Amino acid sequence: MISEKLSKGMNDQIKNELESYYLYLSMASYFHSKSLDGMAHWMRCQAHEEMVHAMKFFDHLVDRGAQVALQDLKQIKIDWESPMEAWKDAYAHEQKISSNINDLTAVARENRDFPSEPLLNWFLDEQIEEEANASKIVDQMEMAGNDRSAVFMIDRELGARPYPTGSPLDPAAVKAA
Ligand code: OFO
Repeated sequence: MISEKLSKGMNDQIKNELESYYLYLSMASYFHSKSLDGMAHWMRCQAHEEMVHAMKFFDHLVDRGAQVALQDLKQIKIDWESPMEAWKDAYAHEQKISSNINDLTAVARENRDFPSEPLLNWFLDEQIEEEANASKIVDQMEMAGNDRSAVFMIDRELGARPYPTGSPLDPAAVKAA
């Protein structure tokens, strides 16, 4: 049986992951408004991943016989001063999520909750990748600076990220549905 403290922590993490989903969807909208459709595309793919992350915790709680209690999502940011500011926010957000996962892992260990180890180890690895991805884009944006052609090259490169098959964040999948 999962402890109440860990179950509460995982419920909180469902909210955190859904807020990530919402934040990246909002950033996608911002990038579309700036005609940076490659960046918008990357954010749509990322938003999809965040929904999957939330569902990993959701399903773990269901499988462990605990109740999922969905929470209000915080008011989302809808605008940024610049594309660079949005990417810096994304990186800072991922650092916060890593800290959430670390806290959750500490609770699981305190509670000797061995069944949650594979899930939390997956998230510990995932957060290394999430931070590295965001940090790399921030670095590239810094190198590009005010060089618009360099920013468009980054935009094009980010637009090459493949959509997960059938994702509702993929406009083509939505049209085909
Ligand atoms: Fe769920 O990894 Fe990003 O936030």
